[in-house]
Order: sequence, then structure tokens, then C-alpha cells
Amino acid sequence: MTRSPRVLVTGSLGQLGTTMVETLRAKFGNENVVASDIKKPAPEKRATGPFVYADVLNYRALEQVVVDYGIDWVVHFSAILSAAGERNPALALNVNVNGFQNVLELAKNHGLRLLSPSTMGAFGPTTPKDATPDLTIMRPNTIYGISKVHMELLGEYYTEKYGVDFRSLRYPGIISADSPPGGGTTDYAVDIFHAALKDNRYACFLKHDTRLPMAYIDDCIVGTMQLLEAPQEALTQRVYNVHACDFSPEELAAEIRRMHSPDFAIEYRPDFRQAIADTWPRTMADTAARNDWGWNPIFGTTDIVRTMLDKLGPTYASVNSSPPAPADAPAVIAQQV
Ligand code: AKB
Repeated sequence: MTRSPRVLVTGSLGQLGTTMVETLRAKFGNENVVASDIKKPAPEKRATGPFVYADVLNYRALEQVVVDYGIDWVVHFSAILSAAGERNPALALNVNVNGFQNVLELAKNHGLRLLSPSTMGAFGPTTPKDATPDLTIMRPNTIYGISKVHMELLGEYYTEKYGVDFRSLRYPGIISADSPPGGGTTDYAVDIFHAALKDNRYACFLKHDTRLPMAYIDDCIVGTMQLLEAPQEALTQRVYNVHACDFSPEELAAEIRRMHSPDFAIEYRPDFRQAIADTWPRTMADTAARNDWGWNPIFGTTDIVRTMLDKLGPTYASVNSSPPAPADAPAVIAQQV
């Protein structure tokens, strides 16, 4: 393609969509990246380029965006994550299965490249937990995992049968200071920083020794861009594991104590999310992603902790030094903690 591709991002106001839209716009130009969601964006998000209302459950509405804007590539972030999915399986099935089928049909009918992320949640209790390979037992027991295995297989089927350029990567937990996660089992690894800076204590919904694969958002976005832009001939498979680092809540808390406050207190109150985390890998093997399109994360656990504290620290320093709010006023960053 001699000109910049025109890219549609679904779920653009979520944790990943927010940063991905900024990155795509910096690379391809603001006007070439159409952000979409079913929520209303803050004025500053609307200011940087086109934003459209697009419900992934409505094929015709999506198609109109593709035609009106001359879309070439779709990055499909709309999904209900693991914990939210267990709370509302019918919604998760609808959004994750029917929403994906709509964008896949769109890709087939309009010759689009489609990147739709998968997750370590596509693995299940019978999957080998350490250095989990790309190809292994996949019998997840969450609705999120089931819908993502369906997505992977359907994407591969459309590639084989119709030549659709479908690409996917299995994300670990993603940690970001810029936009909050929503409804995942790995959300504790973001919440803990807000709680540490605000209250110097945190009640964790996973057990102390629950080791899970994680990545910092910058690595995640760089990797997603690499896969999105990789030449077709470089891809030896359609779905890739990506792993950056792994830690447990007690290891994360120890790093926060070391770098922020020796008094930081954590208590463990496992809830229904523990049963989800217990079925996921501890580490994933990602050699194919490294070899085929250059996956090369640079943030380890210590880098993530340092970066999160540096980025969020100033916000909480000003909140903590403000005069106390009246008892009935909402807390400034209440939704984050
Ligand atoms: C979740 O916890 O549901 C997500 C994921 C690992 O896909 N962060």
C-alpha cells in the first residue's frame, strides 16, 4: 500500500484502545484512524481525530463506517473480559461471539486486515501451566476463554476458506497508568498501585502466590503494532502467545514496599476471580512471536513498578495534599480503587 492505511478501532475508549488510537494516529495521521465505541468520549479524545458511535453487534452500522471512511484495517478491541463475563455470560457471549463474527464478515466482504486480540484466558485448567506453548490443550472453563477460543478458530477458518487476513495475539495481563482496565482478573495489578499511593494498603482479590503472565502497556502496544504491520509472508501462524514478565501479588507488593513505602500493607481476600486465575498459565512460551514479527518486550516487573509509581505518584500527591473533601462529595479518583 503506497498511502497510509485507514484503520478502524472498536472499543477505542477501553484500556488498550485509548493508547492504541494515539499510537496509530502518531504513525498514520489523525484523519486515517477512526476511533469507535458505544460510550461518549471525553472532549480531548474527540479532538484528535474522527470518532464514531459503532455498536459491534450491528453489522450494517459497522459496514457504513468501513464504506464512509474507506477503512483498510480493523483493530477489534470490543470484548467483555473474564471477570465481567462470569458476572454476565449472556452479554459476554453476545459481544465476544456475535460482535467478532460481524467484524470477521466485514473483513471478508471488504478485504480488510483484521487484528483481534486473544488472551491467556483462552487456556484452561488442563493446559500445561509453565512455558505454555502456542499449540496445546485449550479447554477453558470461563465464558471469556470459550469465546476467545471460538474467535481464534473462526479467524483461522476464515483465513483458510476465504483468505481473510486475520491476526491475533494472546495477551497476558496488561498494566497501564493511563487508562483503567475493565472487568478482568488481572486488574489487581493496576488497582494495587492506586491503592498504594492513595491509602498505602490494598485488599487483593487473588491469593498471595497466584503467579500470572503480565506486560506493560507500552510493550503490548508496540507488539500489537508489529503484528498489525507485519508482512503476511512473515506469519507462520495466525495466533501468537506473547509473554513479558510474570509475578504474584506478594512479589508485586514486595516491589512496591521497596520502591514506594516499606509500610505498604496488603491483605488477601480471594473472591470468584481466584478460580479464574487458577486455570491460567503461569508463564507462556512466545518464541514464534519473537521470530516471526519481532516481539521483544523491555519492561520487567521492576520497570513496571517504577513506571507506575512515577506516572501515578504526582496525581495522588496533589489529591493527598488537598484539603479533605466534604463527607458527601465523591472521591476524586474513586472509580480507580
Ligand atoms: C482479564 O483478566 O480478563 C484480561 C485478560 C488476561 O485477558 N486482562
